[in-house]
Amino acid sequence: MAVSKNEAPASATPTDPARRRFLNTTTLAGIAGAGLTMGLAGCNESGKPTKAAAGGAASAPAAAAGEAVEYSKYEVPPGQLDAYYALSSGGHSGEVRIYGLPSGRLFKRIPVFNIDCLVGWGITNESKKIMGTNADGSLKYFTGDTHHVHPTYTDGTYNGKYIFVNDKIHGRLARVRLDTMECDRITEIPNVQGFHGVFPDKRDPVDANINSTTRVFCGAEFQIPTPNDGHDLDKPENYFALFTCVDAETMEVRYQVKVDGNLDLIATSYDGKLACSNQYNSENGVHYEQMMTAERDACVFFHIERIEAAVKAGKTFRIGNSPVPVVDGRKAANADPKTALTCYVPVPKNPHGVNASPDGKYFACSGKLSPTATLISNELVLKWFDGGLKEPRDTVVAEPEIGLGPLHTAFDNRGNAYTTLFLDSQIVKWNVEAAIKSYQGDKNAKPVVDRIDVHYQPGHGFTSMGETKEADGKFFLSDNKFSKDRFLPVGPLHPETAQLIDISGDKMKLVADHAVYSEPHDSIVIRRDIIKTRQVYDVAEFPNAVKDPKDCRVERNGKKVTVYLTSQAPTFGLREWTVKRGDEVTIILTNHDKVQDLTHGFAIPKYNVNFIVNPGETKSVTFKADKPGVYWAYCTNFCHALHLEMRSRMLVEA
Ligand code: RUQ
Ligand code: CUA
Ligand code: CA
Repeated sequence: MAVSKNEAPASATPTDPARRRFLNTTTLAGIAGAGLTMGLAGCNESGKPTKAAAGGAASAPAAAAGEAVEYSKYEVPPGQLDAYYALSSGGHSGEVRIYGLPSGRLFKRIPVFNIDCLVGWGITNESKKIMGTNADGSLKYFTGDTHHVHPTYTDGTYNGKYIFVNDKIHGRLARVRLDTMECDRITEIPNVQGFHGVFPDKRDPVDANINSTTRVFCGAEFQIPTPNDGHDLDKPENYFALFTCVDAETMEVRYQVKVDGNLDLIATSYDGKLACSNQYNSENGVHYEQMMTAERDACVFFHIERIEAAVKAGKTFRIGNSPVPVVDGRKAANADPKTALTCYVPVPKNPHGVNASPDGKYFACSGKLSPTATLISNELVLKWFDGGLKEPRDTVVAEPEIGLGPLHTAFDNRGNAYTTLFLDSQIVKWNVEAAIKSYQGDKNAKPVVDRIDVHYQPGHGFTSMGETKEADGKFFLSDNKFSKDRFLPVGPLHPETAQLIDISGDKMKLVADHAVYSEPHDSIVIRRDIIKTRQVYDVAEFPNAVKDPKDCRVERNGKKVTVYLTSQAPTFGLREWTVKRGDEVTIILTNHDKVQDLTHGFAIPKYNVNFIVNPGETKSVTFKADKPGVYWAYCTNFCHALHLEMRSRMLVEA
């Protein structure tokens, strides 16, 4: 970027980093339609920082309005590497992405729930097996909606082993290995719809020796008849939602908890004892206006040790044909705190997002329809479960007014929280201790310490390492839902903006705009030294590997034909092979090149075959040879000076 300092012209010209001329038009239209009565004085078209919702705290001017930003400080020059990986969900693209920060350079798109013809995800037999197939071998689902990505922990920080991601559409949990950055498991969660929030635990609730992730918790957002088999179709009073625990290693569903109302995002405590979820539809409404009737919904806490003891003791029931044990976590069944499995902490209406502070002390649950964030004490929730507190609400230690449409909160290492304000199009920085003092009645305590405009309507926001005890307080990334005028227009669907904010000083500084393909929700900003990747597989890792190029051959078993192939630049192990029309052909291809990045592709015209084999890797495809003729199978991935010549003939006899 040539701009070395912010010249901040007053008009909305393309050089104004703070231009906001389209601000809020969409949101205002939506809100007006929803008939909300909350104060919208803060939303305006001119883009001045709002005052109405700030709870009296002075609106600090955004850095872009005054202070010069040395943008070049945040660039990554040619040949140098980024300091962080950002692992980001891809929303309804069904994938996960990896990019570098601070550069914002996209490195990789990891197909998970989607079909991807670059690597052959959804095309090869191995990927189909992970994704799940029908009896005829076709994919059970080929769409997905990834929202939340969370890696495994050891000792309160990332261990670089796996990252988990949800599919909201079909209720699946996927796991991506962080060494190869490929999806290795997908589990379909029974009895739920709208599986949204996901978070791994950080240590075992009972065994102090297990200080790493062994469970993954999942929250279901949509209440449904359960089992969802056609009964009680229009009897919403009989619908319910479930909290689910999946084993992080086996990826098997361990148990479920029936709840009142619904669940949404998930957070877990650093001591391993608690998981929690914000709940916005405590009303059990099926239409949005019904979901907004109660003044308060809840943040629901799960006492993991007790839930697991109840499962072990067989205090469970089953739903339909599902083998998964279910315990009853509804309020009525958990009236005595001393034995309760769950605790429903009332929070202002329709909260969204719950996040644990890196010191392990608090959970921040955002208001969404209330201009507040509710701070709940981990210690006090445990005290309530011990019978030491009267009301669940007594676990709340602060509830600062921070702005309009608060959604997600991230933390630095200096006791500050950063919450995305969807309606205000801002990030608000608030101090946790000041918020607690103010809640205790200290009139001099000012929770809000800074605000910065983002462009526009942020959903999630994340700090570098902020979801670990190693939060470093360096960067905040704002994943915004609208970019509008920030980039060259590309037709009806604009890219999203991911804006990088330097949070190392007192004032937040907007330092970069990155365009992102629709539509990331969650990102994890993880120090690069934590991730250790591998580039070359060992041929022996694959049970179906063609171990030696000399083993290349064609085997026939009735109408089933298996073609054993290898690749070594610039050739495949067979120059041609012959099959008969109507044969079911399986091609097994092992790449014997061992040089880093020496990946080959394999495509067969007119047969929809297209996939890659990385160094040492084996993959296979199965298809019906239903078209006679000559088909040139060729290498699709540039590998060698003779890459174009790297091909073989498939002869299909009529
Ligand atoms: S939730 S912003 Cu899945 Cu907020 Cu997306
Ligand atoms: Cu092998 Cu191109
Ligand atoms: Ca509600």
